[in-house]
Amino acid sequence: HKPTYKNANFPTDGEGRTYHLGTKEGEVAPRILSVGSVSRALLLSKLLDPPTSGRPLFQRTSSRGFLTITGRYEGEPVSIVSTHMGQPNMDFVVRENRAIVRGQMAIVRLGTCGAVQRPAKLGDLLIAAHGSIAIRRDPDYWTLMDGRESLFRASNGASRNGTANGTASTNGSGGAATSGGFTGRKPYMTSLPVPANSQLAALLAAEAAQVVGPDRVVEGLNASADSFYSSQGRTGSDFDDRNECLLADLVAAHPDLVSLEMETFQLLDLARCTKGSIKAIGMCVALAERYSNAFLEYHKLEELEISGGTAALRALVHVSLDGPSEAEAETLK
Ligand code: R1P
Ligand code: URA
Repeated sequence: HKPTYKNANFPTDGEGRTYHLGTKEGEVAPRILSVGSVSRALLLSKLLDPPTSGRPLFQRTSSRGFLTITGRYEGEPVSIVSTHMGQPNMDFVVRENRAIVRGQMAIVRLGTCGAVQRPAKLGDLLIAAHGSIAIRRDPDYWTLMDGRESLFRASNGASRNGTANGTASTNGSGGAATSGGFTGRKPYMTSLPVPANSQLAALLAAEAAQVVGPDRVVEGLNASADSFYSSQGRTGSDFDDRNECLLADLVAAHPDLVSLEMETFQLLDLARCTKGSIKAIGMCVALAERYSNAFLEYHKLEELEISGGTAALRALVHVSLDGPSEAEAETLK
């Protein structure tokens, strides 16, 4: 059975289900834990209050693979949503949930990330208490670099007579620097920071310190990149990425930068744009140490996800939200 969608501006089906997440009003709580994978959502759903026969956990997987689980934590309705990876997926999660939940919302992201510099270390919980910046690869850098080359060739008559030979020029591609290049443009753009919700950040930091100990919790600035590779400063020979200096430049420009991942900026940016109707924060398990090149042994991850998930759920149910939400509470009963 294929649903029919109405309203190209914000498609919903005949039951009012959103286009990508496939949930409708009454199925999602105002307190949401957003996680990167279905397996993390299922793992953390075990932390929810045990379902009773009259009140089983709500669970739905959309046609696009987004899993939503709604239950209670310490008696309070919460939803766990698998968000997948990257900015567009976080955009679906925030916008489509905002459309079907009434009243103020709180969203905590629990992800994994790279630890950019000390004191953040492998296995720590890194909280984006100072907000987040976006790092984006700027394709125009490469386009304009090529444009400059062909302009140069054209002015030498080479491209007109079909014997283009840019490599012979004294001003060819070999002259493009990793920062600035031909155009003064940089290969990667870095945004200004967007803030996290300070109340949620403080609650989360306190809960995380209680769960894992204060020496395993680091608060600072987060950076969300549009790639796991190029715009996170991972290098290789298959692509002309011009990113060798990226990590060092980031650390120099942002001494409080601790975590590097792919979604927190979008969450905080959208929350900011709701003018207060969403309180948001991100926390990540440090899976990689970018300064030492160490990567966490994967079997240790589950325990850290459970610790982070416990802290996140506690913060979510303790943060104050403006009602109504009597209607909400009614439908989630
Ligand atoms: C990349 O491997 C993924 O891991 C991080 C990044 O943000 C990206 O989504 O977070 P999650 O573990 O939450 O997916
Ligand atoms: N996720 C990321 O996006 N980057 C890392 O280095 C580790 C996890």
